[in-house]
Amino acid sequence: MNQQTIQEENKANVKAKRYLNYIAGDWVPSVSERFTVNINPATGEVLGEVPQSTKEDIEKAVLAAKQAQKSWRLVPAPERADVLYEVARLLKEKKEDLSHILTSEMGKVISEARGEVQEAIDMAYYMAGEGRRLFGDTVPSELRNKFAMSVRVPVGVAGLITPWNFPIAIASWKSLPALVAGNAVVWKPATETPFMAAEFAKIYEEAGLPKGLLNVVFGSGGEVGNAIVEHPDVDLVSFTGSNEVGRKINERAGSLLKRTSLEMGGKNAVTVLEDADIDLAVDGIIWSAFGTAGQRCTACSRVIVHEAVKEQLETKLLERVAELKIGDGLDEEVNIGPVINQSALQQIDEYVKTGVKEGAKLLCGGKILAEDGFEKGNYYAPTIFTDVSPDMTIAKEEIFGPVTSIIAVKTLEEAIEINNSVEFGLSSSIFSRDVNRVFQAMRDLDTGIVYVNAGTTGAEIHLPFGGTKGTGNGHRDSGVAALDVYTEWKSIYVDYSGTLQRAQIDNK
Ligand code: UN1
Repeated sequence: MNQQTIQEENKANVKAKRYLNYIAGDWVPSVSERFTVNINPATGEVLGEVPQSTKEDIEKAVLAAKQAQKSWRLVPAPERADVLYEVARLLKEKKEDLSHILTSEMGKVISEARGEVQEAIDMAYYMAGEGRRLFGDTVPSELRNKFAMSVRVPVGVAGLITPWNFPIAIASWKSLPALVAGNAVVWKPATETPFMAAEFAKIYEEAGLPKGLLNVVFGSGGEVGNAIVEHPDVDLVSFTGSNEVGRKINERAGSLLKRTSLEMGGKNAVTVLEDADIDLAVDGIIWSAFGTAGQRCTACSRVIVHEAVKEQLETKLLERVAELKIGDGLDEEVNIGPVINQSALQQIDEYVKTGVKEGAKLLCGGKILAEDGFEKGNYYAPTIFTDVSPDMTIAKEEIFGPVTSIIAVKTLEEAIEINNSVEFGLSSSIFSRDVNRVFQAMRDLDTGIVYVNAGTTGAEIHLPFGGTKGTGNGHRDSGVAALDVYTEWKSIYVDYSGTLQRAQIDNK
């Protein structure tokens, strides 16, 4: 039975959940009155449905946001933060339920789902703390009896467009700093993971966030996403997703003079030097290449290894892959869940075929799993290529699936050059016991995140998340750097001399 038939069959039996848009503090259908189904990628089962919204729904959401922001910006930031503390508490209370919903609609294994919800909890506490900081500078004025300082002020209405691979963590990286800084939010979550968005909105509602400050509109990028980017009252757009879509958003928003914060993926590498702890490197590679079925922007999709330890590394990697259990992520024993949908599955398989065609050697995997209990979900076998050269397609493009490629090198310098040769610059990692070479790598790896003796995944929320080159446009999610996306600087000079003092003139 193909996926289409399964979905049709399930659709007929849908007793499942229906969520509505959340606009101006009300749960409302789209003006289109149409709905899209939400499908469990592990089983093909229809979980429920959400509105297929239009530009008109965005109009309503932006209007509500604009109105609500007028009074929210006047609420003292520590008081705004009280709502975030409550969001954090509720997320913590509902962690287990949220994790189950997350696994059901996104597919990541339950332990990772718990980790992701925890990331949102951490972010909520952290950003709540920012409500009592939001630091600016006080500086001496160059003139007597004059005071000078800078303060952060909200930008206005923030348009958020978020991906399905981290439906609550990434939404938390964006919505929490936006709100604590005094903005209102219009949010289009990914079509594949709408329930987490609705659940997050419910938590904001229960936490007492005033109506209209967070609006969730479900729908496609083409319709709803574009409407957010185009709307004159949306002051900034924060997007995480593909490089192709990010570029388009940047071009359009750029011509409208809107701020954009873009995070657009990676082609991350683990480098293993000849003095590395090989068992530790194997742990790091397996976890960061195959965790989340490789569907992380930070996933390890290249392994750059010193030729002296290549064979040893390959043997150990193969032993570990053989032990991985693939299946429905709700099963606590499972290590790798499904990929998000059928088209992702096909795309991953296309990349693998291209790898074979271009002469890479397949060490393991390389196929869609469609039998022996895997019939109903979107499963791909964990795949390792070796003898990969840096100019092959699989070594350059983001695959977003459980596929990694081994590239052999002779020196650290060569490894760094290959690491930096790709279009992206999100994350990198080096395994070595030589402190001098590690520091050289820390300096020269051209990525926004560098790990030493750990895989390429696992960013913590209190440091900036983002990258160089095709990964982004200079902004960062999470950490205190996120506040730079959601605030404008205002410099204020207070002259208490009672005279007109001309800067740069009267004091020279
Ligand atoms: C992503 O893949 O877009 O560092 C986010 C990590 C996670 C976040 C990943 N904390 O892998």
